[in-house]
Amino acid sequence: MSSVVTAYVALGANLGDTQATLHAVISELARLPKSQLIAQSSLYSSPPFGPNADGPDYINAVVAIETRLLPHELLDQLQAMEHAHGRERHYQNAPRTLDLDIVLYGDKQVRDERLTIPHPRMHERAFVLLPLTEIKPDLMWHNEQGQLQVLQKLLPSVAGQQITQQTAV
Ligand code: PH2
Ligand code: MG
Ligand code: MG
Repeated sequence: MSSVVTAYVALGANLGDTQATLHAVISELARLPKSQLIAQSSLYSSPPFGPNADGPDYINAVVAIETRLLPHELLDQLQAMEHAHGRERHYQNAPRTLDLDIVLYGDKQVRDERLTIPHPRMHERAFVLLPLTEIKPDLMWHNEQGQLQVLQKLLPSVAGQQITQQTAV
């Protein structure tokens, strides 16, 4: 039997009723097989961030789950949820009804054509780091280069990004 791992999943949406979508998806995540939802951040809103990113402001959140699903099994489940919520893949950073990214899976490194863990851009995104701080302020991980990343030490570098914490979920 596979062991239990704590995984962090980032949720984002900027099309449709984003707030309703994220609330619905958090309860779907709580029903994932072989998994338990252990923490959820509040919702945050921020303008589209990154190259080609456009459209309405995003709503984002992060959840922690304890899971026995393997990384690709978890990815399959998350992609099925994206699909069920009308996700279409037009181009990188295109506006979307739902984006679910595995940002961390324990301290495991994964890199193949479907999946890169840790998420390669998590360290530069306030909309990932701020919700993470809310649910796990002492979080640390190793990046792809094997360097220890300390969440609290990354926060100053994203402090200039516009982001607003919304109601608790
Ligand atoms: N996701 C992206 C690109 N840009 N910007 C914000 N504010 N929130 C997101 O979730 C987001 C983004 C690609 O996944
Ligand atoms: Mg994403
Ligand atoms: Mg994604």
